[in-house]
Amino acid sequence: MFHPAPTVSQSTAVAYSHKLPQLISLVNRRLLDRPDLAMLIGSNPTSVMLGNHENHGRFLASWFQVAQTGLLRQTMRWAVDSYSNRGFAAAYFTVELEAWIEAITEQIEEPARSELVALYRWMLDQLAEPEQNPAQDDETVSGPLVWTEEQEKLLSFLLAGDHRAALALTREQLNRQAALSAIYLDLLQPVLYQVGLLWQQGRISVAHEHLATSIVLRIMASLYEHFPQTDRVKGKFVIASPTGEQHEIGARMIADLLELDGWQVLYMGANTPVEDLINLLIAEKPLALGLSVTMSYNLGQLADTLARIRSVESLAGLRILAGGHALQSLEQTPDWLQAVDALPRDAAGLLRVADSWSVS
Ligand code: B12
Repeated sequence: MFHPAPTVSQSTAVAYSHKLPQLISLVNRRLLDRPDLAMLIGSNPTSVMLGNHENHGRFLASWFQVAQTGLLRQTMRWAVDSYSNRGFAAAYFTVELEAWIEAITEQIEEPARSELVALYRWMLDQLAEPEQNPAQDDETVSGPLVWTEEQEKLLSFLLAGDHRAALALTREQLNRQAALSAIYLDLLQPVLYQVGLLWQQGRISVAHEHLATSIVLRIMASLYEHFPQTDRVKGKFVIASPTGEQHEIGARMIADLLELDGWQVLYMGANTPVEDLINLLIAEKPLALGLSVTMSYNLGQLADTLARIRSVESLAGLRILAGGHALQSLEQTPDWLQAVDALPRDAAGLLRVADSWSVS
């Protein structure tokens, strides 16, 4: 039976965020004190579990800003899937949620306490639901259904850490006149999604994920040299990510594609402090800002970034777009996201919207 997640009032969300450090440390302590810890987390170092508690708290604090049942179910399925694949016992997830309930009961006053406990009880009920294909209902998490020979080869080079072979493969594509957008979007992107899925399934380590990523970054830097030097006549764009967001490849791809399409692009990379972003926007006066968000637990930071930018009078005319994995996971647009001018689903959509704003 499908039951929507219980709603939580704004003041309860504030109380939860406010008490988050204490809640996390209580949950950590409860789990670390358990005599059956080794059974619960398998051979993983305790830091993996502590990281999960941190991410759980961050995610929920962000989730209150969107309050969509689908996103919570999807993220719970992802967490159970990826931690089980690393050797966490099924019992761990129940024990963890019960530890959150105990911590909330100890730290948070009524009426917020009851609202939060109802939500956590709903999450406990979800654990009992039979799961089907955890990754399959999220297209940005799974790799392609049908693999091309190039995608397969690239994946094997990335996982073997063979950057020379990976570079040679992408140069070959370039020599065959493949468009840069095709190399980015039809080769690098699906292969990276597959790398993420293999990590989620516990089939490759974090080290392999890092290796693959660093090779892709080297490939992108090397391909960049071969860009035709398009006149940058369409206007100025800034591409950035909110504080805390470590994923940069998607943002960098759209920055490169905009540049290739005739825009002057200031690309700020991942994890941009909001004050510095605002100062740059005031100084550079771009036509538009594109914000990239991958992790759902950074949606709260996105909301904050948007509110801060929209409160600056001299930035009144700035167009703002947002995109990335976290936004693709939303079923509806929350009210605070009305602060953006467009939410293109992908790079092609972004280029179309940008073109309609172009000054040339
Ligand atoms: C590489 C990677 C990392 C690297 C990033 C390094 C770097 N320098 O960027 C590192 C190791 C740091 C990392 C860390 C983490 N990651 Co990670 N990561 C990935 C991975 C494998 C690839 C990301 C990527 O580059 N994709 C390719 C790009 C091209 O695709 P894209 O980002 O979707 O961008 C495209 C579109 O979304 C769109 N777009 C993007 N931005 C914008 C902006 C605008 C305005 C518009 C219009 C469009 C747009 O255009 C882009 C081009 O088409 C993904 C797998 C995946 N499915 O993406 C996991 C993944 C995103 N990571 C994940 C997780 C869990 C984490 C960690 C929590 C733990 C971990 N794996 O180490 C941390 C969190 C870090 C943080 N605080 O942000 C999960 C997220 C799960 C979920 N349910 O949300 C994923 C999906 C892996 C998985 N299958 O479980 N990760």
